[in-house]
Amino acid sequence: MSIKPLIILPDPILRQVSKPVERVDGDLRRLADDMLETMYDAPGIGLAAIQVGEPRRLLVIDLAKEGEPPAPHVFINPEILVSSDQRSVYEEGCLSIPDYYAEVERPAAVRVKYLDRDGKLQEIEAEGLMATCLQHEIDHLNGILFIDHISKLKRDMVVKKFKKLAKEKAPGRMVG
Ligand code: GNR
Ligand code: NI
Repeated sequence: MSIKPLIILPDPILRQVSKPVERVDGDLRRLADDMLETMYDAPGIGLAAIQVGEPRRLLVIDLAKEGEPPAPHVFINPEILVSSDQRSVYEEGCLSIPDYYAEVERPAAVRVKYLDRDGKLQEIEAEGLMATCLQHEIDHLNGILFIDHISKLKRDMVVKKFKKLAKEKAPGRMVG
């Protein structure tokens, strides 16, 4: 197992559309384990493969609170089948946009079809934080970030700040 470096805004890698996983094999399970380790280290409650530079439709989530036993979930090729008309608002953050938080409105509940880490087809009906987190992660698989759901004014401010930070860190190597 290993902790992988996180891809940070404004890296254009985050805008890639991830490719479906064709085989749930040892290589994929190793990537899922590395993603879980990277997520726990951060710490975060979810992580999409593209956030560690792997454009594959794979994400991990663990919503267990501090002091509770870990509850890792692996979702491969997830697809939203149904979204509720009812909406809910959560303050979201993203490991690829460190230390920035904003309220995002999304469907309050979703029905999601996916393959588990054994390659078995599963369906879940999620609500609350699980519904929000699944939608946030599935957005990543499509190159979408939570700042795409806030006002353009706020988004432009955040992108500008992260471009400046990236420039300070690696002058002359700026992309995006
Ligand atoms: O750690 C995370 N917390 C979080 C809080 C509210 C809504 C979504 C999230 S996901 C985020 C980790 C992350 O960036 N996943 O892509
Ligand atoms: Ni994120």
